[in-house]
Amino acid sequence: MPTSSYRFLCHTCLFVLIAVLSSSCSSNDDGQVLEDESIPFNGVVDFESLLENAFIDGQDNWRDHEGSGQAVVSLDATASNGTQVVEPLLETALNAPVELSRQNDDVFAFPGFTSSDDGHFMQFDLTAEGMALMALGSDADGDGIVSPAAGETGPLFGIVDGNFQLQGAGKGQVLQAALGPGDATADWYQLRLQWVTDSIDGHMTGSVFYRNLTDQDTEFRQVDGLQDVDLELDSNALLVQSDSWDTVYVHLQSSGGRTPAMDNLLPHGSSAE
Ligand SMILES: [Ca+2]
Ligand SMILES: [Ca+2]
Repeated sequence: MPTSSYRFLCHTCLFVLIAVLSSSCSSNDDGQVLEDESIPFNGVVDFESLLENAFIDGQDNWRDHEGSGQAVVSLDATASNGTQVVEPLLETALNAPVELSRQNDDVFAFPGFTSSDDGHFMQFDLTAEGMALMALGSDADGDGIVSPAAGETGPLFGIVDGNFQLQGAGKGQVLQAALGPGDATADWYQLRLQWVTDSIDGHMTGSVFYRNLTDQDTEFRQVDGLQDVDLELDSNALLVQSDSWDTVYVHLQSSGGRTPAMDNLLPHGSSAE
């Protein structure tokens, strides 16, 4: 190959390198580097690409925690979902809790939350059987998973035995509120934790909203008793800051023969409806 071709290749490589760097970050007129725009908001984990009737552990970067029960990818049989979902393995002895973590990777990634994310939210779909909870966090102790017990997760929210539940970051205060009239435990719900900047002290508070997908609710309803709750993001028990969150944490547990299911995890939404 003649020398000129090598020179051409080097220029091409340089051009590609500059293009890659330009696409992964951007700067404003002052030269200040802005947030990485390659991480999209509103991305949803819908489990559709996973192998059905198989353990979720090891698929799509999901890991179940050591000593936890097993969760499986299964096809939901209801008209209100009817897609692939995740649920605890029915035969899991003694209703063992299932804890799962999924760290951001090239396939799916979400950005952490900052103090300027007023109105942003976390959201997922679930049934109200047993226990189904979700949180975000980051791995402080380097064992590849995040857990509330290790102080690695922010607010944990979901449904526990027919009650909406919100727990502050770092295994903080637990608050519950009953399902609304006409809300059956077998129904599918879309549950949203919306972040609100408190106008008085600037702390992040959270408000929980839901819609009953089985009843074809078109509007979100507020969960009375779970509005403007301190998310305890400044708790000493929380070892990781919300802007570093890069991992989804899930807790599923059957109860009294009732098995929960979850779907459509949306770790960081920015477009309020
Ligand atoms: Ca699905
Ligand atoms: Ca960890």
